[in-house]
Amino acid sequence: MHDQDEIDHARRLLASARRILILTGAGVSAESGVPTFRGPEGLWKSHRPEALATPEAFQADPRLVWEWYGWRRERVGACRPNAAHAAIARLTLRNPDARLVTQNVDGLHELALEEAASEELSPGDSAAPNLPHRALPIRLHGSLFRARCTGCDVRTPDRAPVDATSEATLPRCGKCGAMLRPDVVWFGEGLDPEILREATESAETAEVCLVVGTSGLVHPAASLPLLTKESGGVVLEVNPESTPLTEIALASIRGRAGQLLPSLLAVEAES
Ligand code: BV8
Ligand code: ZN
Repeated sequence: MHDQDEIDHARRLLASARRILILTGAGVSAESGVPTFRGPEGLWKSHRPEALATPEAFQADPRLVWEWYGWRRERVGACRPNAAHAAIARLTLRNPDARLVTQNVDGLHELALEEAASEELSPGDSAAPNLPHRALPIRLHGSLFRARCTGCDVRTPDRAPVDATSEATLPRCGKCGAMLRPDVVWFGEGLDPEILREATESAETAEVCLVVGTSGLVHPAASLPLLTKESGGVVLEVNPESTPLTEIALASIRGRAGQLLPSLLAVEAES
């Protein structure tokens, strides 16, 4: 059970703040049926992170790594955004100073944003919703649905099923013929410097950093809330369990994202 006073306090802080940073991890997608990394049913359970999410693993066995990412792409492709994704999307659409930084590569935040923007179109509008850049999630670790060429580095959207029966059937670059890789950031790889700069700037200027559904173990993502706190902002956490970030949070609300975020991010009724 979570503490109602804590929730009310957190809601008031979020309602009165302009510059808000939301940092999400795999837990925000758990209620959509996407397995987390380190939970009991976690993705890592049947695999070791270093066995799959590293450049060395891809070098050693691209077939196994593509098999895992192909399975995840199929598994995630069948999932829908949940109420937490929707609440976050509505916030970033209505508040130009709210930014979303995600560690997730499942694309559910982007789907929720398109759906929220379409709801705001008047019925007659046929134009695709206009998604302002600032409302788009800052994706620290890339995307399951994009591939990158190991030869010429070209990046392409890629939602196709992966035929990982042999190295010969793995995806290849249409331009140079080299093997493609998932366009995600693996352990030991640096994050895109421009993306990291944007995320760091959001963390340093945020009045409130709301951390949702991350075990707080992976850096440099996990160090962002500390930047908010060190710059005089407040950290709030939503997670069924405590994490290394709990101790720097003003409030750490034990609960599920899909259950808590709609009310935490609700627009205050005009008083
Ligand atoms: C880099 C790939 C340097 C894509 C991933 C500093 C200190 C310590 C270590 C390091 C450091 N700097 C670098 C490191 C090493 C490493 C690292 O952090 N290791 C950790 C494990 C100790 N970091 C790196 O290697 C990073 N690179 O810094 O390189 C560098 C610099 C310049 C040039 C060259 C090199 C790269 C990190 C990126 C790794 N890639 N994924 C993919 O396959 O997905 S990380 C992987 O873990 C995922 O991206 C995932 O997002 C991420 C974090 O996991 P979480 O999202 O937190 O998920 P998890 O399952 O752990 O937790 C879920 C949480 O949700 C739980 O707390 C649970 O209680 C909660 N939950 C469950 N249900 C719900 C819920 N919450 C709310 N509601 C619910 N319903
Ligand atoms: Zn190429």
